[in-house]
Amino acid sequence: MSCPGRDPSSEQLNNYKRNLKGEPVLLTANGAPVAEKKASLTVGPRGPMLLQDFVYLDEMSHFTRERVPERVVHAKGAGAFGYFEVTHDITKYCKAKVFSSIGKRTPIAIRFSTAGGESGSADTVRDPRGFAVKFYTEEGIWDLVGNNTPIFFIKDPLFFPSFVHTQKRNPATHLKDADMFWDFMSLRPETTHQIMFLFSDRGISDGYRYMHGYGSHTFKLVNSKNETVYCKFYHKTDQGIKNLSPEKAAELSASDPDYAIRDLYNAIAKKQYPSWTLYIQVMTNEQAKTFRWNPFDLTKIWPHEEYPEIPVGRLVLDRNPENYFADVEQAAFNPGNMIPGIEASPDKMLQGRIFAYGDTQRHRLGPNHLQLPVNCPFKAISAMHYQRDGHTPIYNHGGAPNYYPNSFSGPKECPAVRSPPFHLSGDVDRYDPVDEDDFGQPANFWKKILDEPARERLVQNMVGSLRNASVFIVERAVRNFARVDIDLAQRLTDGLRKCGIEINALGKSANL
Ligand code: HDE
Repeated sequence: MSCPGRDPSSEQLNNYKRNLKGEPVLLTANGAPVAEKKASLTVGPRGPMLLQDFVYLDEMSHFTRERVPERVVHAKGAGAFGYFEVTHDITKYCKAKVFSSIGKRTPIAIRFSTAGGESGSADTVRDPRGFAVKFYTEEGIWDLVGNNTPIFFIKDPLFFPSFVHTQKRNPATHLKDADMFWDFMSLRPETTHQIMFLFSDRGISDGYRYMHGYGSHTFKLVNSKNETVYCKFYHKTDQGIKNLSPEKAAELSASDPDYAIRDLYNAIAKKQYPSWTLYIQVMTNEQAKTFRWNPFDLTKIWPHEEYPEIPVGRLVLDRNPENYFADVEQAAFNPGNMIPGIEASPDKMLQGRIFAYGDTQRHRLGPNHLQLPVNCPFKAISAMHYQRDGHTPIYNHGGAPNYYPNSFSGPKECPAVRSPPFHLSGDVDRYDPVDEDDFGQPANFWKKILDEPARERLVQNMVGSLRNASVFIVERAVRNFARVDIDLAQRLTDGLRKCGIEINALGKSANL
């Protein structure tokens, strides 16, 4: 019996029961019927248990293995299914069949997430949100694993483990630690752009429906003549952007920590299908050579005035997961999952990610994770290869030959999808790009993108976090922000003073 006025997520079990046909029989995992499930097998009503109680052993031994490792980052998330529909022709840039004709639909899965917290953490924290899209194309899986921000904190993947440690817990106290966070950020000024985005209003999106998504990296597109351009992908929300105030977000963290998961589930269940418009920006190889910034630098955007947005299609989410673990927890996204026509650019961060994601999925879900229903390339014409065995292969290719080359009709190469060659040269070294401009785009964000009330909120949000860090670290951070705009540094200094924290960021002569 259902209770009136409850939302679809609360009604899930009632709906399940209503839709069920017949009464299922309880079985053990090996399919034998269970006669009694309310008591374990004992010698007399008060006696000890017997090792022969297979019903108990079967149940408990599976239970003790119920969890797979949670994602090391982006552990808390919500997922849904839907489709991508092409609305504009971009075949002059890209030969990927997913874009081949207007009106074409490709099934998709999306997982949204917060980035830093554990899988039980609150949805409404200040954090970048993950926006990972899996396209089930006939040429295989294409994963566009982005965030709701066009940029990132770092530009060399070697920093990533350290960067993530600063977002997680102090190894001694097991608490989030403002010193760790601001120490790292202030020592690496390339984080400035993303930090300003994070502490702006967009740092706490109102659930997952009201935010944009960005592929963030520069990718390479290849057309049917094997000509290439560089490109950025982004999804603009058709619901409009909505953010939560820090006060409302804090209230929700206490009253409904699963706010964003609930919002997405209920919207889809009520048929208010959220959608996004996919755009690309395109840069030619010649433009990339002379662009005033490194076009592969993930801490910078490509200005829209110079590289206008080109519409491509629409993503619609119209189906909730049936089973969270199978459909969302086991979803394995990997920026290395690309398809003919979409390739990597020299962006070091993208290159680093191409290794890390497959590696973490093999650890988290095993070597055959791509055979799980949510991950498998079910639209691909023939998902045939020579990989065999390992933990839990779902499809192990029967009697097909397991070596290549062979004379027994094993799968063969497809020369038509060969990537165009590209030229590389340079001295092998470890290049720390300390001399690149880390403050020009943040300055533009402060002066031109934010209006005055938004600037003031950014300052308040930063002061609320900086005030918890050691003074020498705060001074270093504020000195960096002075390089964005002296007014920003002044306001931070004033705001900190109101909290009883005196800093001397630029020395007395700077009149700060
Ligand atoms: Fe991730 N990131 N990341 N990341 N990331 C993971 O992969 C990593 C980066 C992003 O819903 C992990 O499956 C490295 C940028 C999302 O399942 C891990 C680097 C962007 C998700 C990993 C980055 C992202 C992840 C953890 C620096 C936006 C969740 C679990 C080179 C453009 C996907 C997993 C989902 C998850 C590594 C940087 C977005 C450890 C090494 C930049 C949305 O492999």
